[in-house]
Amino acid sequence: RFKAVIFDLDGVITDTAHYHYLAWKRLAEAEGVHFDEAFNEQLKGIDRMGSLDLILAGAKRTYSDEEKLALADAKNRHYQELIATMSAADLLPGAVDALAAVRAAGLRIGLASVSKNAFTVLERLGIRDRFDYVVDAALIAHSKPHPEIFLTAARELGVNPVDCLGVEDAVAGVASIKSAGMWALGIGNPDVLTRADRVIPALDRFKLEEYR
Ligand code: G16
Ligand code: MG
Repeated sequence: RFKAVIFDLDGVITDTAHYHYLAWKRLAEAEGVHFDEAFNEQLKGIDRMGSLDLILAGAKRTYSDEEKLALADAKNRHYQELIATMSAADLLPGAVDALAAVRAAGLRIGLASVSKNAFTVLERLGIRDRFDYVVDAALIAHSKPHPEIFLTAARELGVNPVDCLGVEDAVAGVASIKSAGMWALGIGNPDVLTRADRVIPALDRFKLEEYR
C-alpha cells in the first residue's frame, strides 16, 4: 500500500500548462523562434530559466544574462496576467475527487511543482489546505527531471520514496518520479509518457486502489 500521493500541479490539477504555453509562445515568436505544442511538451515541468534556455537555443543570436532575466521576467508577468482570474472553476475534472479519495484512504498528500507561482495558483483554486506539504520551488536547486523535488516532498511528508505514488503529466516529471524511486501515474498520452507505470487520460479516471 502507498503511504503518500505527491501531485504535480500544472497539467494535472489545473490547466496552467496552457497559460505557460501561451506566454512562452508570445516570447518565442517575438524572438523569431518557431514555437508549437510539440516544442512546448519539452518545457513542461522545466523551470523558468531552463525553459528560456531551451527556447533561445533556437534563436539566431546569443543573449546576455541581463537580457535573459528581462525576457524571463516579461514571460512571468504575462503568465501572471493570464492566471489572475483563475478560480475553483479552473480545477480539472476529477481533481478534487482524487484529492478527497487520497485523504479518505488515510494517505498523506504532497504537491511537487517547480513553479514559483504554485502557491498563488493553489490559493486561487481554493485547495491549499488539501495538501499536507507543498514544496517551495524557491528552495529547489534542480528542476525536473532531477528527483530532488519529489524526494523533498517525500522527506517532508515523512514517507519513504518507495511508498509514494507520484502523479505527473510531463515527460520530465515522470522521469523525476522514477529517479526518486517512486511509482509513477502519468496523466495524458501513454505514447508520450513511456516511463510511467500507468497512464490515465485525466484525474477523472483516478482509482487509487488499482495502482501497484
Ligand atoms: C511548471 C510548468 C513549467 C514551468 C515551471 C516554472 O512546472 O510545467 O512549464 O516552466 O512550472 O513555472 P514558473 O515560471 O511559474 O516558476 P510543474 O512542476 O508544476 O509542472
Ligand atoms: Mg505538469
